[in-house]
Amino acid sequence: DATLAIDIGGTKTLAALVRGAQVLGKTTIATSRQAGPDAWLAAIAEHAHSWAGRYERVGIAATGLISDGRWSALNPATLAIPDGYPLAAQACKLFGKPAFAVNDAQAAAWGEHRFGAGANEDTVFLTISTGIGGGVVVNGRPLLGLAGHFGLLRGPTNGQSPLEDVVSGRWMAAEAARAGYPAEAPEIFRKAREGAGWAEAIITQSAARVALLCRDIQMMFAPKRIVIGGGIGLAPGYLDAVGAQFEGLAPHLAPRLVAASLGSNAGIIGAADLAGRHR
Ligand code: BMX
Repeated sequence: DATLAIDIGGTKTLAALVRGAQVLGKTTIATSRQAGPDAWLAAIAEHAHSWAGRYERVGIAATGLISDGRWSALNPATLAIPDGYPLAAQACKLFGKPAFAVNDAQAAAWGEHRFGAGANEDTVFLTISTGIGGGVVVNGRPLLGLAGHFGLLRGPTNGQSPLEDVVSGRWMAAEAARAGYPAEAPEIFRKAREGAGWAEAIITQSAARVALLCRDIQMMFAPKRIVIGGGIGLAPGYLDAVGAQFEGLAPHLAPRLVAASLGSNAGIIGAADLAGRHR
């Protein structure tokens, strides 16, 4: 009773064979940013070929807005998706099994809530990644559709841009280039560990903005925990840099941050579980 679970992000795509919280097999594919959804699905089908006959359904977690199986970009800079692409229907056709699709961070929030650091209690999940994604689980239910898209908040920037445009991995790389050190996020973290001031400054600035976001989230949902994931969020030192911003904050106001215990599998595990319930 396994699920073909797919997590389509702005930088990479995971395809996996999942049963419960168990990942039986997994492959990572670069998301070819210019190619478009038909080509992304075709690449997944090619990689998933060896699992044919072993799954009953397809569960998809994808960056962007998903409503009723249709897929659109909210921030095309994270990934350009044609408006209203019939993701669930296309996947159903391609893989010959029922398919259910949900936003990537919403899927990860659900995965962490059920099987990971969320411990079956009210959970907010934040992925600090190519963009910033968010997912909310309250009273045992995931909020779907637009809910939890914290990277798209404009209050924190006085309406100037989506919040993620001044926080995410994409912003870090752009900042590094502006500082005269063209580097992608992993390199920026490496340089910071070696003591490069410019790299430390970029990480601290991003972390400080995420800390403010977490304080706001605490006011809105008072979750037991805010679970942090994503390539940037899980990079060594990042979570501590966010947590350092809460020093001196009254304990009843301070959010409790924890790392995603399912790591980069949170999205595929959550999407698989949601697909199993959606019959
Ligand atoms: C953006 C938005 C969210 C997504 C988040 C993280 C798009 C294409 N995506 O805010 O739906 O959850 O990025 O996505 O509008 P990731 O690709 O960085 O994991």
